[in-house]
Amino acid sequence: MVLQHGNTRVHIVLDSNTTDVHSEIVISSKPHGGASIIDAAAPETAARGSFAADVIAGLSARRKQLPPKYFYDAVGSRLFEEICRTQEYYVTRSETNLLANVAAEVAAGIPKGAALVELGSGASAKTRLLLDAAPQLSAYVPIDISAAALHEASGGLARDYPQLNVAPVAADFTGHYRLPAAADGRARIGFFPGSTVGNFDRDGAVRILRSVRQVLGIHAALLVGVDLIKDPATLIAAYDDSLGVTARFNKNLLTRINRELGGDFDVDSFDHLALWNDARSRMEMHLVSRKDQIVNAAGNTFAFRRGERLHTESSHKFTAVMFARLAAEAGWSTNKIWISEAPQVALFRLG
Ligand code: AVJ
Repeated sequence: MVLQHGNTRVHIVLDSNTTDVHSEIVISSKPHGGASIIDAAAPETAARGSFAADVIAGLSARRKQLPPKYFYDAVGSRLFEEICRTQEYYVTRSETNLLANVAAEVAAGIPKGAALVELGSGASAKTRLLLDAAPQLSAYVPIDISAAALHEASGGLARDYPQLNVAPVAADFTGHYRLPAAADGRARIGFFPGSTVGNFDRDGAVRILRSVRQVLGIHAALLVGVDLIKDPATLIAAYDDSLGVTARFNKNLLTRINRELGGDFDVDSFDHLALWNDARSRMEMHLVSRKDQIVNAAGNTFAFRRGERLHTESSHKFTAVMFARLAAEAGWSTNKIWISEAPQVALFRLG
């Protein structure tokens, strides 16, 4: 399949068909030899002061909302890993199968001595597929907002890949961050899997892709996982699994506010809601107040009406063309798109 976009032609490969002819990633930096000293510096704690400010602003708004990045405290990061193992949440399974099928082809475009930089690395489970396929990688820079998840993942990787310089960065990648010295002078491959980019509205997504391009350098390549538009029943089930793991993940945000910001949310007086917003092409998660209630948090008082929603997350879904356009707006061109088996997700190689 060939996608015509502007005057560039992009080859789209379905499933595990890796025989398609395509343009290779061009990375101009000179590859460097394999320094393999583990950067033992503990990851800095991600900026926290904004949590209170974001909670006050979000709960004071006419339409109450909170940024989804606050889901990922240690408990939330664990719950997310549990979501990935549910029957209904296909995103991780489809993407992992796809990556396993195309890892060798992706690896063939990675120069010797390159650094792999991952945004929102969490448990770094999918990363191992790339690391196994591309032993020429010299450094791995996982960036995650959860210092706990990052620490655990980095320890395991450093143990299992002794040749690799693992240099974790605890940071909110929507803010300012710098790459560690381990990535200096190396070709850089960005890795942004899991459809995390879907958490942002269009402007936010463009901004992040542009900032990644700036951080990695314009000669870098970026692998991005994107979830594709599909039937609403499949989508809704993925965000409202029958074991209730996603509901717990959603409500954990209130538990976190209680613990960290002296809140008094009665978590059981909120219901988990997952809905498909067709007009905006996104799944939404909300917490719905079961009654009229007053809640204190971060030194402020907030009133919820019965049935009032607190919007906690949007997960945008794309067609291949929609995402290629978005990436182009951020300065990237699409080299190749691989599409998984159903339920379909896509892996974009941008350059
Ligand atoms: C990790 C942001 C990609 O939006 O699908 C899973 C988070 N939320 N179930 C997503 C999530 C509910 C997930 N991302």
